Amino acid sequence: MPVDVLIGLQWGDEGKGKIVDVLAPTYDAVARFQGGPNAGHTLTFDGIKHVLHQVPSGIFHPHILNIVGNGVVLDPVVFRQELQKLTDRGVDWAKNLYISKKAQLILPSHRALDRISEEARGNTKIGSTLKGIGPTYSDKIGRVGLRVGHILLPDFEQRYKEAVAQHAAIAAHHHKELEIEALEADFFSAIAFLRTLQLTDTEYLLNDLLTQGKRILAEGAQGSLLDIDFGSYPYVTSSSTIAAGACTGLGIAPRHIDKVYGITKAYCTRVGSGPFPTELHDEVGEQIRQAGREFGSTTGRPRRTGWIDLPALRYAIMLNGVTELHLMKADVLDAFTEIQACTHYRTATGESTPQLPDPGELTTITPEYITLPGWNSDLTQITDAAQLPPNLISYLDFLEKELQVPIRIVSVGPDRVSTLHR
Ligand code: 2SA
Ligand code: MG
Repeated sequence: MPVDVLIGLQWGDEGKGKIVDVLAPTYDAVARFQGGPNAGHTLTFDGIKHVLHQVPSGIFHPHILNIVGNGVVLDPVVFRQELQKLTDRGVDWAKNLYISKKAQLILPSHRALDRISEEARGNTKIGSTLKGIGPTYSDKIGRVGLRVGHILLPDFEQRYKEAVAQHAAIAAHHHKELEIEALEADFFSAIAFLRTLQLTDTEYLLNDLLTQGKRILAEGAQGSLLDIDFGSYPYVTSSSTIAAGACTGLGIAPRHIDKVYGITKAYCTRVGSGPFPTELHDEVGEQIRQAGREFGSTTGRPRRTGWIDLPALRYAIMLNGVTELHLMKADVLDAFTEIQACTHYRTATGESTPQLPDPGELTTITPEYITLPGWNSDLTQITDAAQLPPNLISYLDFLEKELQVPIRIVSVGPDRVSTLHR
């Protein structure tokens, strides 16, 4: 069964890009199955930091095919910029990159609507990345979206105009205008560029690879707690971020899926609005933000920070069928003499539960913490899991016992080399 899926177990930014980069050499293809330019996958190697938004993280390996699947929403303007940056850095992507004709196109008017709808929500803002994600997925589900394959049709411009007219009507309902005229020339030149790429029915490409016994890594974006169904709705993204999304987002049958890599930080972060039970509003939270450089890689927004949340992780592990855990950014907690982990929640009625309550109740529950001794030493120079300090090993044992899944990778720094396998 040669498809493995890699997903974030929290609210995104767990370090998925780094792990895809580490694991990629053992795969023949890396495929993105959901999300779009709202993602920011950071890869650091040879002293250089690369941030990918829509391009799969296998792009730096010349032997790997990189596939943008049908479940993705693609912004052609951002995509062209990203590819230009890769070209500037000497990455030869042209032969290895395929894009599904069934992926949805993000139009300038989708971005405008994202902004308008966020403004209209007042103090119930989602805190979206303003990349047009929600409006584009709305059009997909509403069966009026434009697909990448549509750019090859002679009436594409007509379809575009009709879509924009619909969007203008929605904007008018909010007493707003789209104000996209200045962006359209750039959009159409990015569309012309997109036409020169390998646009295809990637479900056939992927299933042909499977028939040949090739190995595929499905690269998730955002995190399980941002999933459209299971996340803290409505403060979620608009796609299926869990492992099952890889099947619908790529056209791969469930029986092909083998391993599910669940990526989590040693603590917790969230960008955007919505409940975050273990959030720290004090100097400890600030210390984690500074030590972990917790600022959005797409928007630069400061991330909210807090202690690791085991009820939430148990839930995400269950939904995804996680077979192994990768614990990221352990080094960020180096300076702490004590660390905390939320093991249960106390509900409004006073019961203690190891489960994640309904999103509506997340603001009324209180986390129950266990305090563990910190390792309080520098992990960043460690190159072998055998050298990890005893208090970190105790923390790993504790997490494995609570979560019932083995931790196979511990990350102790952003670079590719700071990755310890156990
Ligand atoms: P959207 O734009 O409609 O998907 O926003 C809906 C919610 O999903 C959150 N979201 C994210 N959270 C963490 N990381 C994401 N990607 C970027 C990154 C974020 C950035 O990797 O750093 O740079 O700010 C991501 N994408 C979406 C978003 O905050 C909303 O809560
Ligand atoms: Mg990110």
